[in-house]
Amino acid sequence: AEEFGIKQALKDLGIKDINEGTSTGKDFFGSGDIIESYSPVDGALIGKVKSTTKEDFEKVMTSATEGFKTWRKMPAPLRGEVVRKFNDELRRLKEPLGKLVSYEMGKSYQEGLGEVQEMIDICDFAVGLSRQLHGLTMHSERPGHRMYEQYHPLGVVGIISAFNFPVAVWSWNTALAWVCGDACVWKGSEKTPITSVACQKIAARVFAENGVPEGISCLVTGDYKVGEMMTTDSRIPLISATGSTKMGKIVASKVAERLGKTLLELGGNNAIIVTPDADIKMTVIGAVFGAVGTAGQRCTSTRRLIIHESMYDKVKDAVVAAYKQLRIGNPLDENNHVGPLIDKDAVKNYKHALEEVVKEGGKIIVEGGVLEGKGYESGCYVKPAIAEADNSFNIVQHETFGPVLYLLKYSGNVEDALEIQNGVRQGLSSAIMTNNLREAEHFLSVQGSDCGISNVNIGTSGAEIGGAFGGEKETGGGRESGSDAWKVYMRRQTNTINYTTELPLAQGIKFDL
Ligand code: UN1
Repeated sequence: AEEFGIKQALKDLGIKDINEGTSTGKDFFGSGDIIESYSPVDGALIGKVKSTTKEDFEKVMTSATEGFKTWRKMPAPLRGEVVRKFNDELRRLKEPLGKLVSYEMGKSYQEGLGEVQEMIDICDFAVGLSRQLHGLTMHSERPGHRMYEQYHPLGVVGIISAFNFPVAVWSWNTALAWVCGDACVWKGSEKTPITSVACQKIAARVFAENGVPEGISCLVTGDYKVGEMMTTDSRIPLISATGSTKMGKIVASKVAERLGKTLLELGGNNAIIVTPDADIKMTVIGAVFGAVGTAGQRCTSTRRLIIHESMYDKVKDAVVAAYKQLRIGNPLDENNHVGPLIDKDAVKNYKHALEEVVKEGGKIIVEGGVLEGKGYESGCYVKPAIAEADNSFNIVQHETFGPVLYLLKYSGNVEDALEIQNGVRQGLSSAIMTNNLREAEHFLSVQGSDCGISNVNIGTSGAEIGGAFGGEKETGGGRESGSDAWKVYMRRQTNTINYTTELPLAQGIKFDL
């Protein structure tokens, strides 16, 4: 990794050999077990982090609830100014942070930079938003009354994010929550703890320089036990969680027990429908990037290609030919397309999927397998694989977080394709490749895709931050990032003011004394 400047990147980001994994801002501490972070790129130890204990967590919660009381009084545009300064630092540190993301998570350096770019973009968005936290005004049915709504900060927001987007998903939540006036407690993935510490250091420095109270950006580190401290704590009105559907169900039920709010962004089972009118070249780029980008470890990764029978062989041949061009190897080396999976458990899940699809009657048309030998010492590099399958297979119904693509065939029209596409429990991202206006509009219509994201002539992954991001069904229903997703980080208050000397009741009720 040294030839790619990792040591310098860690230095630029202020990372030490042993890092405290708990922070309330300026203050970094930690008394829990040590978590070691090994790079899936070369298997080397990147650093160690101390996890968060119950006592550490208590300190965080005290700091966050106290800090919130001051932060909420600061005018939103001034909070936006702090986020703007935070963003200046992100711009300055884009390269080292992108490099660390690539090295600790295993995605390509280009994608690591892309992720930091998402942080920069959402911060820009949040700064503008800080002057646009608008509510509506309504006409009261009573004379001499004024009615309107306003949005107030919610309080302490808990953010639980996953290894696959170790920095962007935090920023989608935190940049909005900060301008909304909330304090944030973030649990990054225990698989990418160094990246979390690096982000927290940037926020801590900028916040301290700008007089932001301690507790507005907090970090906790650890496994599900730390997550449970958050989900069961009624001082946290909102938990925003990104990860598997299995994790989301646990989070949802814990938070629901105390009637807290959740924002869930869970598993996907994203498909591209390839119609008789599809542009093959665009389809291949979209499908291959969607299936093998980030080694298939995006929520939005393309899992299924639903191809019209008249196009089937042509598309299959083109995709298979494209897979032959893929270079698998060190993601910091820009010549490679596909990096490693996050760890050996992920490799196991990938292998399991390939075994299952064959057992269920599928046919492997691009062989998978774990790579060995020079450059692949971490044991996490696998070959992107393709199988011909049926939508009814149990394994096809499941999200496998790796580069496994299923080819499914449809005959008939776009409605038949949609039956297959919507015939899974997840509902995150979807796409159709067509130049036929009727098909495209049908796909986007009320009878069309049931997903939170539906694209025409674009793949399933790589959404821009400006739209609301999330999905339906077992994807969890939450929306993060752009559009009006900010509303979930605030509480809405309806205000009615009577400026007369009478007290008329609503609905015309008479109550004379
Ligand atoms: C995720 O995988 O959790 O749309 C987020 C995309 C990225 C974000 C993915 N902008 O693929």
